[in-house]
Amino acid sequence: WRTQRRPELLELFKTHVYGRDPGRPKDMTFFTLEQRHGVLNGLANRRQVEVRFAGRRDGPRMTILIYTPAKAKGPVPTFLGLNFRGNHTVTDDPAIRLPHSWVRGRAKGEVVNKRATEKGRGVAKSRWNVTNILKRGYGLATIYYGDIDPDFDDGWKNGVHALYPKPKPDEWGSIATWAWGLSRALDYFETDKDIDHKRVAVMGHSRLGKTSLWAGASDPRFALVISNNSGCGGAALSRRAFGETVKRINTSFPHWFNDNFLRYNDNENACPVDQHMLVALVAPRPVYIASAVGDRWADPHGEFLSGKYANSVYKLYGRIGLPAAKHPPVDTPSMGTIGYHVRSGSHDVKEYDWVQYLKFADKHLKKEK
Ligand code: GTR
Repeated sequence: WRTQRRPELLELFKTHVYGRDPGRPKDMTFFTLEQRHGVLNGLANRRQVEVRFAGRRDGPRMTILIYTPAKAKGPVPTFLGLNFRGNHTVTDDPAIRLPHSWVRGRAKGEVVNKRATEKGRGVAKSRWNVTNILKRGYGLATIYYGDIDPDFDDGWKNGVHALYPKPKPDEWGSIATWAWGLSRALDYFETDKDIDHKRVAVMGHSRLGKTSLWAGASDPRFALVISNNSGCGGAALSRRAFGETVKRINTSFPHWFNDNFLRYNDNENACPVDQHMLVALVAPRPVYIASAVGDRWADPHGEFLSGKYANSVYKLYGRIGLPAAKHPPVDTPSMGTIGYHVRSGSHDVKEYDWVQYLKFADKHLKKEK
């Protein structure tokens, strides 16, 4: 598994699904824009760091917002996740910078790209549980995904793609590009003494849950992986073709995967991999898959099965993967080295999900006292 089959599967996923990325840019630099102790009513220290992919402030760049517990005595385990609408949406904190890149907006009922405004501050806070994360001794780092690659089919001119040639059919689509950005954040964490870069949990919801899975599978430096309602191209098995299918996703979002993946429209059986193999690539590291019962589009049962079918690889490492023998009832988590739950409600990230992620992280990332 470790020396032959795993590398082979990783190559297959690069070639047929997500695409190869160019690795760490040699000129990349990190620049601290701002930092402050005792923010969020004394609970946290905040740092905002700009990653300059070409080493220039006028080139492609992303801003990482980092909160660590003010009480921490040393480097802390940290959750890292991309956000959909700007770092300033994750809490009400007035000092969080607005994103420099375009965000999604609406004009006359149409989706358009526009500048972020103050109106967005804190609007996604119900999805982030910032206070609890910090109280439990974890850091939280987040990046606006549009800083890395704007989420529209733009002919690969924007974001970090401006630095590279147009991707070939086996090269990075947007999911692989966002995942590459997460790896660049990890490069930064290796230089930040407040973050324990060996205990970083990468988390994402929906398209960003597909991204966190690919990031965790392709970059073994991530210590734990969380996929929230990731669906097609994430944790759901493609061969079930239930809810969103390969053809549907490639039609609505032609830029997410590489061009080779188009071959599997209405032709899932021809693809040499399926998504349980993606989960298995994370082994022996812990991985949590969460579904929502109302999120039929993401195929909750297919998400459960990919965890279940990854068990055989965890077994090779002497670990129990996902303990549940059958798809567990709603709101009944099952936690081995693979965790799973199906929450009541719809496609979202809720406090309930974070309660499980924190419990799972305590089990796997907290040091023995
Ligand atoms: C939907 C898409 C899903 C999921 C979701 C999201 O439109 O069909 O695959 O990624 O968007 O990211 O919110």
